[in-house]
Amino acid sequence: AMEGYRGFLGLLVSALLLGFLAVLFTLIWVLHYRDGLGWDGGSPEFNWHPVLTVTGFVFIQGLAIIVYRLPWTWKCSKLLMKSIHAGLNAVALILAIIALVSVFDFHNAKSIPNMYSLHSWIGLTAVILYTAQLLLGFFIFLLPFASPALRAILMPIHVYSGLLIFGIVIATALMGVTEKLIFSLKNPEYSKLPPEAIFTNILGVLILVFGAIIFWIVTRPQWQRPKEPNA
Ligand code: ASC
Repeated sequence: AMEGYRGFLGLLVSALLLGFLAVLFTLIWVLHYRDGLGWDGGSPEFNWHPVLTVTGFVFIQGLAIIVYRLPWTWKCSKLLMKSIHAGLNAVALILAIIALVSVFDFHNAKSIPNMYSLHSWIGLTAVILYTAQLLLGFFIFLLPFASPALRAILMPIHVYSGLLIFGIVIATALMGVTEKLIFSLKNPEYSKLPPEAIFTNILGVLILVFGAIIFWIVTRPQWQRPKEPNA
């Protein structure tokens, strides 16, 4: 069962490092290149949007996806691991919702139109799907009421929709970075590739590679938590 454990640890450390770097780059972006953080209806309020989405929706969701793969948790109860999986996803959802509030509040304070960009369409869809996924997961797999037969039917759908939503979130983050740079970089503009543009393009690459490693880890059959005898 511990087959390929060394490869697992290397990838886990890489994922943690990339995810941490993505959060750090986002903080440096808004604190150093942009107007910092605040809750004032201005750009410091908007800046919570990338910070909270990258922290919650990208990094914490990525960790939630792979918690069952950590070999040292395999002797912990399944219920504990499900609670950690659900808890991390709930934290990620709360951060994503605060991130949405910050951007709507900023738009309304500045009379900027809402929900016209592709980033906003796909991003709001992701939050709605994530909420449905969390509620269904909670009632079907965490609470003890659903039958093993129903769980067995719904588990492949839960896994598929979870990974689909994670992929959608990564794509949405990349669109968000791109549109923010196009909106904000003036003089020199984005096409002149100023230091902020290079720095933030690298942030996008970090987010994508983080997602790629999480996807690899979670799709290795040999790294799955061993099934309980009667589960
Ligand atoms: C659960 C659980 C599993 C799966 C399985 C359905 O709730 O603990 O291992 O669903 O029963 O495939």
